[in-house]
Amino acid sequence: MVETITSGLDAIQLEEKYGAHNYHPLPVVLCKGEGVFLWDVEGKRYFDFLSAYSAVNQGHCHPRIIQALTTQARELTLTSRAFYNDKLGLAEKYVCETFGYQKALFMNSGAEANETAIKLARKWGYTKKGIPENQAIIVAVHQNFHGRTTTIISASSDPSAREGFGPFMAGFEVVDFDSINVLEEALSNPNVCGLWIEPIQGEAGVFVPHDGYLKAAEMICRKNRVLLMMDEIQTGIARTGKMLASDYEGVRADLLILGKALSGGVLPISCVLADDEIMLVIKPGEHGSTFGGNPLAAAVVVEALQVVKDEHLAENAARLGKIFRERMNSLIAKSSLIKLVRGKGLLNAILVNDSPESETAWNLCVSFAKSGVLAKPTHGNIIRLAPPLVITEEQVHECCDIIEKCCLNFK
Ligand code: IF1
Repeated sequence: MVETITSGLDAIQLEEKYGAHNYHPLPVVLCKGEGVFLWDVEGKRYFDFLSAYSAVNQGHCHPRIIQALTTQARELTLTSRAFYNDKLGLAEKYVCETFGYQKALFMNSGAEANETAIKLARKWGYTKKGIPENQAIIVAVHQNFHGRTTTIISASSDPSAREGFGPFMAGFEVVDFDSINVLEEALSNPNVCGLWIEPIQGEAGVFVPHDGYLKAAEMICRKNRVLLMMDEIQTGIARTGKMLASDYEGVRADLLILGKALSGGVLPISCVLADDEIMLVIKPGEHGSTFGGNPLAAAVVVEALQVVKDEHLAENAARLGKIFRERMNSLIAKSSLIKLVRGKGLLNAILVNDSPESETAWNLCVSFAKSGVLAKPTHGNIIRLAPPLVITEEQVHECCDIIEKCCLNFK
């Protein structure tokens, strides 16, 4: 018989006893979300400054998205792709027109979308670029994060992502991020079929490349007939102040990889967008997934993206992100605890003035939580600060006041 959780401790103890220990959550047990707010089982309200890693850009439980979900859920949730359904084509058309591509391939998780992009790039390499069979190389960059599957971590340079999970997939070369020279060299190899990057490295700690890097990467890809595989799973859907972070430099990926906020956080949806020359290298029966492109996801993705447009969330992220970074920079002038703030739109991070091995960033996040702001360190001494894009200017200032108070009183 399913019990109800009445105290946070109950929930934590249940997860400790029955759940895999693959996370180290902050000791907060949440039970309700609405817009920028989350509530814990004790009734305490928080500002969400993580947004489920940018999956709830539209805010928690957005009424229009929940409406689309519940309406479709009463009609038809899953047919498999063995048959057609009346929602998928509409969703494919909608995302193709929104992002300017000829074809869309829906999957579920971000990792699955990246795996799909890898298969598309390789098969395009063999069938269109003439790379010898099984010799295709995809160039990735250090400090990347594209998901947790064994193929994806084969391209990771993070020991904690790889240790104990070998042997790894061949066909990846990893070079420095934000360096144009290494791309000129690496992409000149005729066996390279793809360059696989995030426009801003989220997990690594919100590393924004120098202006012009993305455009240069696109040009070097074009020059060498290499596909630009842009992972906008965390940076896309208005998070950085434009619909795509690539839009800041007018860069058009050959393979655009989306996830997270595609659904506004109500269910897993991911998508790869490409033009026919690339997308049609995969023939019927060569790729797919049970839930990929299901009618429930199809109904949700259209509403989730329409909300982003109707509520001008990209513009809001751009405007309030500037205000946020200004507030953080004025805090830096007053507190030796924070070394810097960096980011674009409402994807930002602060660097805590202590060693990455210290508990300072963690303890600071605990004090933020006590004062009603939920955030979590990404790596060591870097705290990602990324609220839902529906946040108001007044709420940004309220949260900055909390962050400032915690930093100035931190012991
Ligand atoms: C976890 C990180 C963030 C992503 C980019 C692909 C994926 C992600 C740029 C894979 C997913 C999530 C995964 C989640 C925590 C979070 C995360 F810390 F893991 F790295 F955001 F930075 N590309 N990121 O950010 O998408 O398969 O998860 O749907 O694994 O703990 P997914």
